[in-house]
This record gives sequence, structure tokens and C-alpha cells, in this order.
Amino acid sequence: MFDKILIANRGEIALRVVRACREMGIRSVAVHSTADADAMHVRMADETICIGPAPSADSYLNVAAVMSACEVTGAQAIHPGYGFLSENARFVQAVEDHGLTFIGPSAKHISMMGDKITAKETAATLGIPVVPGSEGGVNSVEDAKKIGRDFGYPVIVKATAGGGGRGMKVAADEAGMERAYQTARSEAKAAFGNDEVYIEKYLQRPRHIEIQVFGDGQGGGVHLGERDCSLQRRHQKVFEEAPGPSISPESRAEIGAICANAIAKMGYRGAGTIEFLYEDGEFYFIEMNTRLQVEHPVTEAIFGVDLVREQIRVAAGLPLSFSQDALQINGHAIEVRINAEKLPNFSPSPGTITQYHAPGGLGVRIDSALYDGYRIPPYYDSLIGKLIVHGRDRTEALARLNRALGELIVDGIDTTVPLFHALLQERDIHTGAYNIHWLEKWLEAGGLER
Ligand code: MV4
Repeated sequence: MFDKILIANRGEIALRVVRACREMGIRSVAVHSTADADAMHVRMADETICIGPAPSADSYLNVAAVMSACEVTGAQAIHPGYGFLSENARFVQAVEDHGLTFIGPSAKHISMMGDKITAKETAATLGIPVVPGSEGGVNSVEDAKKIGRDFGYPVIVKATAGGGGRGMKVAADEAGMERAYQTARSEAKAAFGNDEVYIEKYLQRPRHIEIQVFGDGQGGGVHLGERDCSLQRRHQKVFEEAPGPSISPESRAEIGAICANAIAKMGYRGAGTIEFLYEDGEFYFIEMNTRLQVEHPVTEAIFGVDLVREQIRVAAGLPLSFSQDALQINGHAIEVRINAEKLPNFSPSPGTITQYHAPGGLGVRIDSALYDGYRIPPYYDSLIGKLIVHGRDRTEALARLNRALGELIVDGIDTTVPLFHALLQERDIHTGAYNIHWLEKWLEAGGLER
């Protein structure tokens, strides 16, 4: 096992990794920008090192600075958290070339899944159901129109280098294809420096269901069920739950086994998420994320496992500490993302926290790097905390969410907390009757004002 791990991240996720390290008897090194000298992840780590000025490009995304910090502190492994360098294959290669361990999958698996066409081809080959669409890239409007006719409109044009919703355009009919195709191409070129696109049948009202998987890199693979992350605004998730309210034990077991097998066959190492659109009882693969995700705590809650500990173990060459049979679901968990944002427009709301009080009690977890007097810098993501509740069933989890939100105090800035109070007034949230468009429709219809 490692003696010392460097955490190439900040905020709540850096603190999350510090906690796992401490419980495992591993020393932690926090890196930080000049803007984060007073951050909680820095206070809680065993060692700290400044890696550059405030802008992420000069600090948390600076590969040379992170590598030097490893060299200086003598850390043997790097945990990337999520975002920043977590899915950067060139960074992973640099880490390995320096004889250090990246706590995550191989550079090969990261680049395979970073290219969305290769990801889809790989998934299909491994027996994962995929969205019907073009075989590989589409290089002309004529070909795009032919695919539209073959699969039937509406279709969606997506950037091969994309993901997370950037460089996507829907064509409702053949008349709309030229524009969708050209716009997707030019947006992809601008955003990713790669204008390759592919086309899929457009699913009109799916849920976003993602399967948590874990591989040991040596032919072992398990799944830890699904999360329903359909409640999103502009591709930013706000509310996530496990298990998914629409997924039966039988379909969980079926899609889970397919995913676990795929991970085993690939020789995948570490945590991963296989993303699906789910409509009319069918799963359609869209992408795979090769990192720990923000919403991993809902899975931890219902399975009673520490996913970061597991990531560290398999990175050190140890076997998975649980078998598929040992993984049993206990109850229901919900996470809400507390962002420093002002409603109704979700505009950034950095500033100083004048009063902070975290809720507690049975079934309540807060992952946050907040403290009284903390000054939220304006340079980074607006996520300042996650409230995760766990109950014996969904009804109890929702009641607990309502109770915990009532105890939470975050003063001095605006947050997304009022959004969750409003959502808890909605019948559809209580019945679980929502899809990927529910939140935006509800916001447009004045949901926040009621
Ligand atoms: C789709 C889709 C409908 N049909 N693909 C958006 C982000 C990226 N991960 C994939 N996305 C979508 N792909 C097909 N064939 C609808 C979306 C989509 C979406 C997906 C998940 C969660 C929220 C979403 C919001 C709008 C569109």
C-alpha cells in the first residue's frame, strides 16, 4: 500500500479523499492555488503545497506543477478527484512515465472512452446495448441525411470529442439536418479542436440512468447498481438518487451483469460510470465516465462501501474487497448539490460565508469544504457542498431530505437550497415521475415562483 497520496483537486472532493487516506493510514498531500491557501482541504491534509496562481489552467490543470509537487513531497500516487486532470490521458501517461501511480484507469481506457465513437463501438462489441445510429463518423450532409432517412427523424448530431452535452444538435426532420450538422461540426471544432460528428436516433423523453462499475484491472469486475440523475439544468445535475425509482430488481440485475462483464473483459481498473438513456424499459448506452463522480455518495450509502478506499486499493494492486454477491442494496439515498448560485438564473454567487451550520442526525451526510468565515473564490466550480440523505425507503429519504434542508444554514451568499425546498413541494418528485426534461420545463413554467 502507498505511504503517501497527492490529491490533485480542491474543495469537497479533495477533502473526501483526505478522509479515505486518513482512515487507511496513508499520508495525504493537498495541492492548492494561491486562492485556496485557506481552504478546508488544505487544513485537513497532512501536507500542503502551493502549485500556482488562482486560474485553474495555472494550478490544478498544470501538469508540470502537479508532477513537481509529487516529486517534492515524495508522494507515490495521485488521486485526481473529478474534473480537472481526472480524464486526461496525457496526464496519466506522464504520471506513469515518472514511475508514479495514477489512482484511476489506464491511459488506454481513458482515451478509449474520451473518443465517443470508439466508446460506443467498444460498448457494442462488449454486448452493451447502444443508441441506434451512424456507424462511426459522418463526413457530409448527404450522408447525414441518408442516416436520418434510415433511422427516422428526429436524430441528434454529436461531437466525437464531446460529452456532457457540448457540440450536440437535434434535427427534427430532413429540412433541419443541414443546419444541425453544420452547427454541431463548427461548435465541435471550436470547443474541442476536432470537428468529427456522429449521429444517433433522438430519444425524446428518456431518463439518465448511470451504472456504477468497478474493475480490479485483472479480469475482475462488479457493478453497484444505478443512479438516476435525470434532474439536470443545462447538463448540470442538481439532484441524484439511488436506486432509480423506475428500475426493477430484474432490470438492474440484467444491465448490471452486462456492465460488470464488460468491465471484466476490458481489464478495466478502478471506478467507472456507464451512462445510459432509459426509455420505455430499455437501456441505451451513450457514454462512459472513467472517474469517480460527484454523486458517488448515494451509491456508497445504499451499498455501505467506501468507493475512494476501493479506488486506492485497486490502484495499489489489491483485489476488490467485495464480490458481486456481497453487494446488496440497503434502502434509498438522495443527493442534492448545494451550489453558490443565485436563483432563478443560477448565476455564480461567490463571497464570504457569514454563518454555516451543517445538518446532522440519522441518515444525513454532508460532503463539503465549507466553514464559518470561508471566502468562496470566484475562480472555480460553484459546487460548495453535497447533502446526502439515506432512508429505509424513498419516502423516508425524501422526508429526511426535507428535515435536513431545514437544519442547514449557509448565510452570506446565495445557494441552490431554495430550489430543493421548492422541488419537495412537487408531486412528480414524490412519485419519481421525471425525465431529463422535467427540471427545465418546470423552471420555465415558473416552478421556483410557486
Ligand atoms: C441524447 C439525448 C437524446 N437522444 N442522445 C446530453 C448530454 C450527453 N451526455 C448526452 N445527452 C443527450 N443525448 C440521444 N440519442 C438527450 C441528451 C440530453 C440529456 C441527457 C442526459 C441528461 C440530460 C440531458 C438533457 C438534454 C439532452
